[in-house]
Amino acid sequence: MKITPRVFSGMQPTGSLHLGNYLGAMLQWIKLQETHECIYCVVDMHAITQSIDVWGGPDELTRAIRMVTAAYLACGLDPKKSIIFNQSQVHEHAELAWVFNCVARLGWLNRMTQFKEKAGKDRENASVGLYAYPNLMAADILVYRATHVPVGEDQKQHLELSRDIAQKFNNDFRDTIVRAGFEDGNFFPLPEPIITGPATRVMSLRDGTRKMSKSDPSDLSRINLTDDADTIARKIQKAKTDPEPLPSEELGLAGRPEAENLVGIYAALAGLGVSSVLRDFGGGPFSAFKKALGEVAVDRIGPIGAEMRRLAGDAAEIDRVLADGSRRARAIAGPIMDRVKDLVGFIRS
Ligand code: AQP
Repeated sequence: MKITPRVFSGMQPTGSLHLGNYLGAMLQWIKLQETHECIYCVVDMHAITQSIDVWGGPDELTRAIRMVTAAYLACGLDPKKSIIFNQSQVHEHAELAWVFNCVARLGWLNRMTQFKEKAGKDRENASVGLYAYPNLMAADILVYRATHVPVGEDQKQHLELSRDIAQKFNNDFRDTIVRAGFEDGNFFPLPEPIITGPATRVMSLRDGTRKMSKSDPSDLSRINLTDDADTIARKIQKAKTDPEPLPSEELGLAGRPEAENLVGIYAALAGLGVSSVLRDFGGGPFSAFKKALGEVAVDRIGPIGAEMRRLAGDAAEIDRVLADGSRRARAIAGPIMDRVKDLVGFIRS
C-alpha cells in the first residue's frame, strides 16, 4: 500500500454555490483533474452539522446535493476523469471519523475559528457534529490517503488539523504500522493544502471584511452560480464601495477592502493581474468599473448557471453519476479502512 499522489476535496450542499467557491476552489479542481487522480465529494454529512433551519430539511438537502453535483459538472469536472460522489454513500468516512474522534484532542478542536464563527454566542446549543466537523474532514481526506487538498484560504486551519491527526495516528500506532510492513512507520500521509486559486479569499459584496458565504442571510452579499445575467449585474451595481475613486497602481489597494475585493474578482475572472486592472481603471469612478465587472462576471458565470439548470432537470442522470462515483470511491476507501481496523486492533471477519 504505497502512498501515491492523490487529490481530495469537497463542498457542502447548504444553499447555492457562489463565486467564492468557484474562484477559491473549483478552478483549481478543474486544472488538477488533468494531471492527478482526483476525488471530489459533495459533503452532505457536513451539511447537517448546522441547525436544520440552516440546511433546510430533507427535501432541500436532496435538492442541494443534486444542485452541487450539477455545479461540479457544469463548471467542468468530468466524471470520467475524476471520482464525483456524495459522502454519505461511502460509510468509511463515518467509520474513520470515529477513530479520529478518539485521536484528536479537545484542545485542538477548541482552537478552530470556524466553529466559533458558526456556533456564535450560543455555543451550548451547537451540535456535537459541528464541533467534531474537522475530524470528519480529516477522515474525508485520509480515508483515501490523499496527499493534496485544493481549498480556499478559510480551510487552512482545518487542513493543519488534518495533518496533526495524521501525525498523531502514525505516532500512536507506530508499532503496528511498522509490523504491518510500513518501514518508515507512517500509514497516513500529511496532506498538503493547495491554496493557489486566482482569488483564494473572495469577500462579501456587502462587507469587504467578511468572507463571501452561502450561509450569509443577505443574497446581495454573493453571486450564486445560478444567478441570471440581470441578477449578477444588479448585485455588482449594488456592491458596497467607498466614496473615493478607484486607486491608481501606485496608490494601491491597502485599507480599501471593498475596492480590493472587486478588483480581485475582476482580475480573477478576466485572467489578469491586479496591477493591470488598476492600470486600466485606476483614477476612474466605480460606476464604469462596475459595469465592466458585471459584463465579465455575466460572461463567465452566466453559462455555468444555464448548464446547471439543464443538468438539474435530469435527477436520474445526476443520481447515476453519484452512484458510479460512490462505487469507485468505496473501492479505494474500503481496503484502507480495513487496514486502519487492523492497525487499531479491531477484529474483523
Ligand atoms: N469566500 C470564499 N473565497 C474563496 N474560497 C472559498 N470557499 C468558500 N468560500 C470561499 C472554498 O470553497 C470550498 C467549499 O466550501 P464549503 O462549501 O465546504 O464551505 P465553506 O468553506 O464553509 O463555504 P461557505 O460558502 O462559507 O459555506 P457555508 O456558509 O455553508 O459555511 C472550500 O475549499 C472553501 O475554502
